[in-house]
Amino acid sequence: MKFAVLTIFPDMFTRFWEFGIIGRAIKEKKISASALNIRDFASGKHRTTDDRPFGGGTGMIMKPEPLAKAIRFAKNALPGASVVLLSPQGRVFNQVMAGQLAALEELILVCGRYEGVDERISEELVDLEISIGDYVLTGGELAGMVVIDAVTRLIPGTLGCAESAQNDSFADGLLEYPQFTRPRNFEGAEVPEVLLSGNHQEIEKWRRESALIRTLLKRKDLLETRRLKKGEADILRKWLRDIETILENQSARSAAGPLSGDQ
Ligand code: 4GO
Repeated sequence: MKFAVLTIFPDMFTRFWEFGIIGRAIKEKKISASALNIRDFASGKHRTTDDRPFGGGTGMIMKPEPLAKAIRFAKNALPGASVVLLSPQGRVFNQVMAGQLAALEELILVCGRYEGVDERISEELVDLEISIGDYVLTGGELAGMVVIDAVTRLIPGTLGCAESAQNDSFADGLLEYPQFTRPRNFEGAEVPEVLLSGNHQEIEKWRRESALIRTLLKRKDLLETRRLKKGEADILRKWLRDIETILENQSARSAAGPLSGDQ
C-alpha cells in the first residue's frame, strides 16, 4: 500500500511514520508513506490556503485551487489511488472499511483545516469521505492517522505472529475476550482458574463465551446486526434459562409472602 497525505501540517506525520508497526512496515517496504504540503501548491506571495466563505459567516474555508493542484499532483504519482477526504460528514469508519481499504494499492488522504474544504473539492475530486466518529476535530490529520494505522495493520506481513489480527476485537464481530498476564494475583485480584489449567479446549470455550457475554454487556448493538456463529445461540439460550430461573424463583418467593424468609 502506498499512502499519500495532503495537509498544511506535514510535520505532524514525520514522527507518526517512525514508530512501531507502521515504522517497521515502512522499513520493510510493506507500505510507503509521504505527506505533501498543500501550501506548496498555493500561489501568491503569501501562499494562502484559506479564504472567507461566500454568503458570510465565521471561520475560513480551504481554497479549492491549491487543494485541486495537490490532489492532481498526488494522483499523478499514484495513478490508481482512491482519494479519501477525512470529514465529520463521511461514512463512519469501522473494521470492515479498514479491511476494504487494506485491499487497495494506493490511497490519497486529504486532511482539511479551518471550517473545511470548498464543497466543489469533495464533489469533483474526492472518491470517498470518511469520518472516524461523531465528533469534530481541528483538522483531518488525526483522523487520517487513525485510518492509516487501522489499515496498515491489516496488510499481510505488517503484524508479527504474536500481534496477529485474527484475534482482534471485531475480527469476527465480537469484542475480544479478557486477557491476563503475570502475576497470578495482582492486588488481591486473581486470574481466572481455567486459564491456568493448561486445558486448551476449556480455555477456548471460556474465551468464546467471555467474548460473547462481554459483547452483549458492553456493545449489544454489535450483536443485533451480526449473524450468530455455531454454538453461540446455545450459549445465549443457556444464559437466558439461568436468568429465567432466577426470575421464577423471585416470583415464587413473592407469592409465598413477606414472611417466607426473603430479605
Ligand atoms: C474529520 C475531520 C472530524 C473528523 C474533522 C472525523 N473533524 N470525525 N475536522 O473524522 C474540516 C476542517 C474537517 C477540520 C476537519
